[in-house]
Amino acid sequence: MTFLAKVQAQHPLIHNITNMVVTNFTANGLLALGASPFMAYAHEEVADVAAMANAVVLNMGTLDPYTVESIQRAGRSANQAGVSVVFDPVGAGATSYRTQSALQIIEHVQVDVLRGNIAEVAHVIGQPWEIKGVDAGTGEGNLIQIAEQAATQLKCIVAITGEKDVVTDGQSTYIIANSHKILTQVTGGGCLLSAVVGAFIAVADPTQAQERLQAVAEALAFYGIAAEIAYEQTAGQGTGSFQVQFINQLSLVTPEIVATRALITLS
Ligand code: ATP
Ligand code: TZP
Ligand code: MG
Ligand code: MG
Repeated sequence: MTFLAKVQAQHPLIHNITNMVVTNFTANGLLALGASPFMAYAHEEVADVAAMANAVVLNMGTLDPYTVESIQRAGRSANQAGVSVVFDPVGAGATSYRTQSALQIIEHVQVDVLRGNIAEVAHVIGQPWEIKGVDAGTGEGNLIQIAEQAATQLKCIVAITGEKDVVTDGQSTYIIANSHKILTQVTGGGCLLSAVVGAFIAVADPTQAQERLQAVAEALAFYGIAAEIAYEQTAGQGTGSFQVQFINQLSLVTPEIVATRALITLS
């Protein structure tokens, strides 16, 4: 059974601490693919919510000290309860506050999957890379090498997305070629992806490292396929129509379509 089929059958509960830009898009995207989103931030409840969830997705998009504390409480509780944690270090490197907050979070929380653009991941491991707000710029390093170094250093799965998507645990590395660049014109294209990764890792066997890596790779392929089909159906109509059709496709792409269209290769 594919991971998508398991998400559709099990409806995993995904605790999101995310940003105010993408909250509604993220909740609707998770619902579309069959997961059950729960946004909860209060210090009084985040530990309880994280412990009852099937995965926790932590996102630094609109950061403030209250949210950093919410993220750390939720992350620590998830670690204690054995619940998988996905971390999206939105804008790490854009300001020193964001970089310091990302470092503080990874120091206190064992992250299971780090998902970001190349600039964000580079800054989390102390390497330079141009970044403009939340968008990656250009840099000198090698995509696969940065991903593998981050995975080894942080002892987690790393997914770096962009023109090419890479998923690695530091030993096995997959390249995922499904996607469409119009996704970069929809705010939250990366943030929702991190939440979708949460839904897929939630249904993987926690004791099987290879299975967890494959779940993340399948999440990226599924997401890219939904974008490809949404673009095919709305070409020339603009990014608003694409966004609506993309949510539709997250609910319409089947495990059979994923099996036929997925472009996942070992690097
Ligand atoms: P950024 O803030 O730099 O846009 P992000 O966090 O939004 O980063 P992206 O790297 O944009 O995340 O990834 C979101 C989705 O967009 C992924 O599925 C990725 O494959 C896709 N994507 C990003 N850039 C491109 C591109 N140039 N061509 C095709 N697909 C892309
Ligand atoms: N500003 C702060 S968070 C955010 C913006 C525009 C959303 C970023 O979303 P994504 O998915 O990283 O493009
Ligand atoms: Mg983007
Ligand atoms: Mg992002």
